[in-house]
Amino acid sequence: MWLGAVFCILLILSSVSSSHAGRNSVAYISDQTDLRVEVVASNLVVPWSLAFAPDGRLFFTERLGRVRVIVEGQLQEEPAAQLNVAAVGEAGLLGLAIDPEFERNRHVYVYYSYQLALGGLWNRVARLSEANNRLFNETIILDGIPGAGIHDGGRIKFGPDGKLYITTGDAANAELSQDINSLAGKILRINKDGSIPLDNPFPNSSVYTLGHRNPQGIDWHPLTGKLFLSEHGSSAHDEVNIIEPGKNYGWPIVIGGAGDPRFTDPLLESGTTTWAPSGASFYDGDLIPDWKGNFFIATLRGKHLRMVSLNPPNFDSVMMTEALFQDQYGRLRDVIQGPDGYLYISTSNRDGRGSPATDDDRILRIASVSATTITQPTTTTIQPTTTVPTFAAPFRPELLLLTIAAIAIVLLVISFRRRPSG
Ligand SMILES: [Ca+2]
Repeated sequence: MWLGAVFCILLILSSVSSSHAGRNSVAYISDQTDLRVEVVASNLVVPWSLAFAPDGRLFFTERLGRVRVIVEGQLQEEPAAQLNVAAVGEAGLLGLAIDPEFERNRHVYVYYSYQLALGGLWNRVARLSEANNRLFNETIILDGIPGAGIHDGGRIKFGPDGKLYITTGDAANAELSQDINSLAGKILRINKDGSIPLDNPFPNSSVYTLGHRNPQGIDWHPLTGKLFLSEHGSSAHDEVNIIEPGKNYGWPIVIGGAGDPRFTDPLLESGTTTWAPSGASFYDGDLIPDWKGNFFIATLRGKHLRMVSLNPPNFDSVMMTEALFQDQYGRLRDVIQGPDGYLYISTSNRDGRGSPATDDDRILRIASVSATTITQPTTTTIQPTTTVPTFAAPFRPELLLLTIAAIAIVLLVISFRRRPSG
């Protein structure tokens, strides 16, 4: 009996430790979580913006003008659309958003740069209709956003209020960011038909906030609904801002946390280092429990995924920030959460400023090693996301081990006492 119990404990111990060794050998390990990173698609050219349709298809833009689609894990050879864009410097086909009512209207929105015949670069937002993995019937819904070879902004996302939010850069003309009559250097907010919402902060204006330099990432906190923004600073001083309607974020009069009462200071800034932040998203999935509720930013020159943890209960101050995957995948352009609970990122190593690997650019997805239940690269059905008002505790294998050991010892003692004397 004694021998049997000891053998059981040893067996449990060895199985737990060996499974850990196995995990470690195949996965990237961060300080917090052991992670599995999978390649979803490769040999792409600057996949700038990722967006899932409700049916599980992943649509994404390539900056040179292609919209592409991944269906059930398979990248479709034929692009969904080849748009006539001005892919000059940082300009080109940038943002992409799926209509919240896509299942009914099949609408997809894009943000792209174009060149006028007489010269001059501009950006616009257009709506396309989708059928059979093809996009057609372009309708321009917002035009006249100043463009340039640098600082074109370009992220578009639908808010929880059903409005379309658009980030625009200063188009290399910093003064425009403070000009309320220019669409440059702003966060814009429009109805999806292009009209101006009646509750916008400035009458008859799509301008939602001003004083931005080159913002490229937006998302809303899953619990508070607050809008967070990532923004390129000028030589360092990259910013994360909490966006409130009508506020002025300072560019080019102030940079970083200036403490000037005329302007809103960033929640977080990079100080003297450069992240060059692009796409950004909150993670609210269940496949990486330690990351639930954190804000993630894809960084270009920084070559990492920036994770920002926020202090409860208001989530409007920074608890901790950490660089993940430093130099592992090069320049990162976008990050979104998939309907399957994975965190998806795209690389930007073929944008003229990177050192591309042979299979760059890539779309990758991340989950915890322990989340072994989903093996398909993408799923065709939506996993409903449960809104849990607290952050899940991480899985602790050592606690499980201790519990099993304690039960074994109790059983051991009981069996010892029941042994017949003599
Ligand atoms: Ca600022």
